[in-house]
Amino acid sequence: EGVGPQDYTLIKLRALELPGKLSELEGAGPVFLMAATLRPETMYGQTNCWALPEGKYGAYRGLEGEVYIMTARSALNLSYQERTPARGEPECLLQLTGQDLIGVPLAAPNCPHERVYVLPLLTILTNKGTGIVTSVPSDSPDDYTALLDLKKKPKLREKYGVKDEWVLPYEIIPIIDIPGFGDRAAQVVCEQLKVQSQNDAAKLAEAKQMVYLKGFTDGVMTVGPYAGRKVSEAKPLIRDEMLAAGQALAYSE
Ligand code: A2H
Repeated sequence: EGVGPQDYTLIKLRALELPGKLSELEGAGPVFLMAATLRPETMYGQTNCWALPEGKYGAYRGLEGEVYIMTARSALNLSYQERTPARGEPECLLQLTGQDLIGVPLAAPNCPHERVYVLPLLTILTNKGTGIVTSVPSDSPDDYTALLDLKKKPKLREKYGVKDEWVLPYEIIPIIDIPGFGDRAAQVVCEQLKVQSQNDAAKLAEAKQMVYLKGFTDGVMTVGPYAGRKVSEAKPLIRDEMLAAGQALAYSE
């Protein structure tokens, strides 16, 4: 944990259908999974969303009749940041587990796919962000490794009720060129370090160190309206655009 507050961007991933337990939210308003990211400029590379199967989540009343799915802790924080109707008292419409979210189809802002799915990530911390994470396997070693785990392991898919078509068609989408690593930096570094699985914490920490700072300082966008611009310049512009368009909310903790 750093000393200052972390400024996250909550990306609003809209549920296209409300399967299983989520059907209880039918008629409650547009439902969004609120993914916390520090890298809003990477949303062009989303292949899926992550939830912790055994994690506890809730569906909360948001602004303008919308419904936000996130952890209770983050909904409370958000309410103090005046981004839910009742300050300090977020209204929980429905309690959920991460498992209830697996397989929900989503429309994700700036994502080239019309729909991406919620998949299980076992290393999500419930005391950080919203407990919902959006997956960009081109630039995040955690995301790359967890998606590869699901692709390689039919038993893992079966365990969490993940259908093949939610995972197998989704490939890395190159979005940022990092000198020395290319445009699939997470894959390159994970292969160099021989990261074995999403539980290979020590090697993943090393991979992240190698790729994150360099991506931010030396990376150049290869897609979107800021193609050719440095990541460090594009990030605040893309973030502001998403906030202004109602596709994201600012959140800090
Ligand atoms: B980032 P920090 Cl492409 N548990 O978004 C585990 N990981 C979480 C989380 C949680 N509860 N909440 C958010 N995260 C992830 C994109 C991304 C991210 C890219 C590259 C780097 C990167 C796509 N996933 O993070 O510990 C989210 O992944 C660099 C650190 O608060 C979020 O941003 O510093 C990041 O970790 C927040 O991590």
